Amino acid sequence: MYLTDFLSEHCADNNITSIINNLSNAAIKISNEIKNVDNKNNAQFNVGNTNIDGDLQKPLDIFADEALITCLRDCPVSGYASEEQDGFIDFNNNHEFIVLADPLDGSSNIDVNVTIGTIFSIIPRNNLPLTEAFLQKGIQQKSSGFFVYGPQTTLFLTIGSGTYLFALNENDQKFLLINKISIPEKTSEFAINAAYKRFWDKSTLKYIENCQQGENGIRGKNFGMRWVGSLVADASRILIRGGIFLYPADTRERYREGRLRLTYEANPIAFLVEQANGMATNGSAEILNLNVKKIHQRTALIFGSQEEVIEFRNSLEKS
Ligand code: P6P
Repeated sequence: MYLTDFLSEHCADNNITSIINNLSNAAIKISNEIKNVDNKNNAQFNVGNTNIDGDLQKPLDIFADEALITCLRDCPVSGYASEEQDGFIDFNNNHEFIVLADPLDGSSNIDVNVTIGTIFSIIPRNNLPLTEAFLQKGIQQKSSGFFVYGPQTTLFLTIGSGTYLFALNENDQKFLLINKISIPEKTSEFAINAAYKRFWDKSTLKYIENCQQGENGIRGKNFGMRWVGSLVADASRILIRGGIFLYPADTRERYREGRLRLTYEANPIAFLVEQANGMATNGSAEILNLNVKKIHQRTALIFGSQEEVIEFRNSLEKS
């Protein structure tokens, strides 16, 4: 079944169907641009600009953001916010939905041919002015997803009744339904950037130490570790085979609230994970219920196999 047919059959709101179909067309353009080796966007250099967070913007970051803006202008969308935009774009219409996105997550991996992706979140305005609509909790999302530009171009999507995996058929450039996703409840694989151990709080230290003790330790089993350094790549693996992803708040000045952004990274991922029977927290509270104070707000993000996220949260209490 193609994505367009899946949406016709399962999505009750034609506006959301239109937005997702248009986002998928933009993602195909981004995917093809990434693979197109002889273009300026693939240049090894940065454009010299930085986004509001001070991250260097690469040509493909700009290309992806512009591709999303162009596609959304033709959609029933009244506003757009992204990692590459200081504020939000008001499309000056009365459409019900707004879209938030990380146009190209993991762009530090562009130059080394490692998987990157586009994350999106679709939220109704709920009769709010745009200035407030963008600050709604993740629980208000009606749909979220992310495209993965890796060995295959794939899409993880939820419209509120489960999480589904699609893959791009490169021949006809259409997304094909692969299967419904359910994250294995148990896992023996954690994902964390171990280089920052000296910045972790006691509970993260305790949890990781327990995992590293293996079968002779308190957990009674051996663990493996994966860290791609690209949220969409780690999330794709965890959604498919289980695992736990941890980017906790740490003692570095810039990341005291965590590194990942709540509105266009953690919330869309958390919606997909919960719809796939997993859990997503900031270590103590559910991501989808966190108050949003600003569009580029950061948060700690721990998500994945239910048993393991609970184990981590309990380590907070034990430490
Ligand atoms: P670190 C990529 O820049 C990103 O925002 C996420 O995709 C990824 O999970 C994280 O940062 C990697 O962070 O500190 O390991 O480089």
